[in-house]
Amino acid sequence: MIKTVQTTPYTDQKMGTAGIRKKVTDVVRPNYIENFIQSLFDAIGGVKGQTFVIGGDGRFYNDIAIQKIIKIAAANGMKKLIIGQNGYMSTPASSNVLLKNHADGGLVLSASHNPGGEKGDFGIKYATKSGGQCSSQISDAIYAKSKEISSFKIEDAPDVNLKNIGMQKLGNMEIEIIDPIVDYVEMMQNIFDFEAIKKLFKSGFTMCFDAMNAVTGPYAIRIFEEILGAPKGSVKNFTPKPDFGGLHPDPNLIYAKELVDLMYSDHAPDFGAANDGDGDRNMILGRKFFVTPSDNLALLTDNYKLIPAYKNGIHGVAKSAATSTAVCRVAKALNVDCYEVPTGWKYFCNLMDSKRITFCGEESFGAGSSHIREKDGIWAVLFWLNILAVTGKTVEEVVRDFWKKYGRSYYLRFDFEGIDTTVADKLMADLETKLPTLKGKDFDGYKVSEAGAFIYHDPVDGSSTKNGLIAWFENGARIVYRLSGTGTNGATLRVYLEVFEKSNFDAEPKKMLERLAEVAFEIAEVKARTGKAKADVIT
Ligand code: VG1
Ligand code: CO
Repeated sequence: MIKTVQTTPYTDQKMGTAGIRKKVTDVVRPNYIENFIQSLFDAIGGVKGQTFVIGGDGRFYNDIAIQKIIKIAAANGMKKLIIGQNGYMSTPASSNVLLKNHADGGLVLSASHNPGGEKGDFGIKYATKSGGQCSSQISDAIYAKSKEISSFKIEDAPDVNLKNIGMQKLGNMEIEIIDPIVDYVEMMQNIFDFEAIKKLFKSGFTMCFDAMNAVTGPYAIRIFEEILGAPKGSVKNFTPKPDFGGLHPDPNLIYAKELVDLMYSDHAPDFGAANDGDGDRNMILGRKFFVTPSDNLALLTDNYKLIPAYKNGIHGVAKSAATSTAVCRVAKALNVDCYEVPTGWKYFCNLMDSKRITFCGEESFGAGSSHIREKDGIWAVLFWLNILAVTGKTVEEVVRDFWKKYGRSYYLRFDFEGIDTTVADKLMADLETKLPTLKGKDFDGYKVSEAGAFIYHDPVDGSSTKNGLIAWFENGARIVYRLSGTGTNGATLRVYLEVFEKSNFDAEPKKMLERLAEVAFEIAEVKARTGKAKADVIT
C-alpha cells in the first residue's frame, strides 16, 4: 500500500565533495532521509521503471536508512533494486555492480572516512548510470527540490529481509539481494596477475591489511587470505561495525595507528595496507616505510606495464590540483596527457568516459582507474602486490627507484578544523584577492611565480569549476588552499604543500616543508583569523 506523507523541507540537504554528509543527530530528525530521497528522485525526473543499486558501509543508521529508501523507491515506481547483502556494499563494488548491470543509478550509504556511531556522521553518495557520483548541476537540482518538498511517497510495508541472497518483491518492485564480493573479485581477477601474487605468498611473503572495522573486511578476507593465500590473520579489524569499533576509518598515519605501529616495529610484515570506511581509499606501507599518496599514484602509473589489464598501454592520467606534481613527471616520461581537476572523484569521470585517462588519484589516499568510476582501495593494494610479486623488490626499493628516476616531491597536508564558516569563507575570499598581488615576491628564496584561483574547464562537458587557490614558486614549490567539502563541524581549511628535490631523498617531510609552511600560513593569515597557531591534523 502506497502512502503519501506530508512533510516540511530542511534547508541543509546540499551535497559536498562526495554526496551529502551530516551528523547522525541531524539525519535522525523526522523525515530527513525521506525528504532527501524523494527530492533526489524528483530532481532526476522520477525513477519509474528504473533499476538502482544500493549498499552502504555498515555504519550506524545504515540499516534504518536503507529500509526507508527501499520503501520510497517502491512507492515511486522503481522497477528493481539490487542490494548488497545485509545492506552493505563498498563504494568501488557499488560502482562495479551498477556498471555491470547497466543500472540507472546507485546509492551508497556512507560518510566514508568520517567517524561513525550514534555520535558520528552519516551520508549518502549518489551515482548516475555512468557509475560515478552525480555532477554538481544534478546535486544543485536535488538541493533546490529539497528546499520546496511538501510530500513524499512511501510503501507502507514491513522491513525487507536483507540477509538472504536471491529475489523478492515489495509491491511491484523486484529486489535482488546479492553478494557484492563475487562480482568484485571477478573484476580484480581480470585486472591483476593472481597467480603471481599467489606465488608471492607461497614464498613466505607477509602482509597486514587493516579494514578498520569497516566495509572492506569481508572483501579482504576473501581476496587476500582465501584466494591469494595470505596467512590467516593477515587481515585485521575485518568485521564491519556500526561505530567502526571506535576507530576513525581514515587510513593515514594518524588514524590507522595500530597498523602504523606494527609496520614500524621490528616484527613488521613485508607489506601493510589499510582502507577507509567505504573502501575507496588506501594507505600503503612497507617495513618502516610509508608511501605518500601522491607518490603512490605516480608510482602505479610508472609501473603500469607490470599489470595484465594495462600492459598494452594506457590513456592519460589525472590528479586533483591539491595532489603533488609527481604523476605529471611520469606522464611526461610516458608521453601521455596529465589532467589536473578539482578535488572530488566526480571530476575524473568525464575524462575516463571519453578515454582521455586510465589512472587518476588524489592526495587524500585515493587512487583508481577506469575499471570503475570511483577510487578503489583494494585495487590499489592488489596493484602493489602485483608489482612486488613481479619485481621481487620491497616497497621501499620500489619507491626509492622511483625517486631516483623522477626526483621526490616532499608533500604534506595541514588541516585546520572546526573553524567558524564565516571566518573561513572570508579568509578564502580575501586570499583570492591577495594572491595575484604576490607575484614576484620573494619569501626567503620562495619566489612567487604565479598565484590565484584554480579554475577547471572540463574538456568534455564544457563546464567550469573553481576549487581552491594555488601559489606556485619559481623553485617548483606549491601551496594549495581549499575548504573541505566533507566535514560536518564548521569549516576545515586544508593547506597542501609541496617542494621538489632532484637528489635529496632522505629528509623528513616536516623539516623539508617547515619554511614553506610558515610562508603559507603567513600569506593566509591563518593564526590572526582563526586563532589557530598550529594545524589540527597533518597528513
Ligand atoms: C575529501 C578529500 C577528497 C576526497 C573526498 C571524498 O574531500 O580531500 O580528495 O575526494 O574527501 O573522499 P574534502 O572536500 O573534505 O577535502 V571519501 O573516501 O570521503 O568519499
Ligand atoms: Co571513502
